[in-house]
Amino acid sequence: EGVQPQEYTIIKMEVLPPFPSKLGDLEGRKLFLAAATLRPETMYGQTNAWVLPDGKYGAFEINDTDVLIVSHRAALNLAYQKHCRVPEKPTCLAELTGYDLIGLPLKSPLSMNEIIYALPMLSILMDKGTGIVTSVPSDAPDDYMALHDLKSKPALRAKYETVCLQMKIKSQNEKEKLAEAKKQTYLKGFTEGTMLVGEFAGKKVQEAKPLIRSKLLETGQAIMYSE
Ligand code: A2H
Repeated sequence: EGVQPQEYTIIKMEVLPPFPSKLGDLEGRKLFLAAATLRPETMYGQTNAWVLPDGKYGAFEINDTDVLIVSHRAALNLAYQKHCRVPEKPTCLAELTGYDLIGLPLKSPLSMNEIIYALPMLSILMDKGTGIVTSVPSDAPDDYMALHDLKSKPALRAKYETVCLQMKIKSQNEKEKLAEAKKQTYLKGFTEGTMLVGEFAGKKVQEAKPLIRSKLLETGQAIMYSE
């Protein structure tokens, strides 16, 4: 969109075996759903992952051990950014849709929940990031409302429940109201926030962000991605 490329952190969420039939051939490989985020410091609060049910994804080989599930477009970008073994030519091992991914159990870096699950989100854009989003309802009104719509997780965080109730947001499709709720919550969380959990508890969120990103990169739990 903008003139500057957007720099995302891609979070590698490991798919826990046994793999579903479409991915059965990949047993023995490390398989990940890869989510693009601008807020790696919020990863402690991941409750689930989001996929677009009708979205087209692929399982792409990036090296001898790792296979990443992303959109075809993101796979190409990743290859050009030299994350794949064969530069500029990602190998697709399996064609998938979001439906194939819903319900997959995942182990995601820093999450306080040992296992999180892939769930459907209808507002995902397939031409942004990887087409997979990690869900932090405490800090992202889109995530909060999508969960609310699903009615699958009643554990609502009081703060943003208030914002969404105050603004009378009824569903994830109320784009204008959600845009305003997001402005307010990001300002509070990112600009004024303090980390509550993890290694950097007590630090300002703005200071913790680069530290947490570096840590995820150093430990191989994340990779950088631009578009
Ligand atoms: B963020 P920008 Cl806690 N479709 O991650 C829809 N949304 C997508 C997407 C796609 N294909 N790919 C990424 N995103 C989301 C965390 C987060 C995010 C928090 C707070 C704010 C926030 C947890 N979800 O984003 O259009 C991802 O959600 C603030 C905008 O490139 C990603 O970061 O500016 C963000 O949108 C990228 O949005």
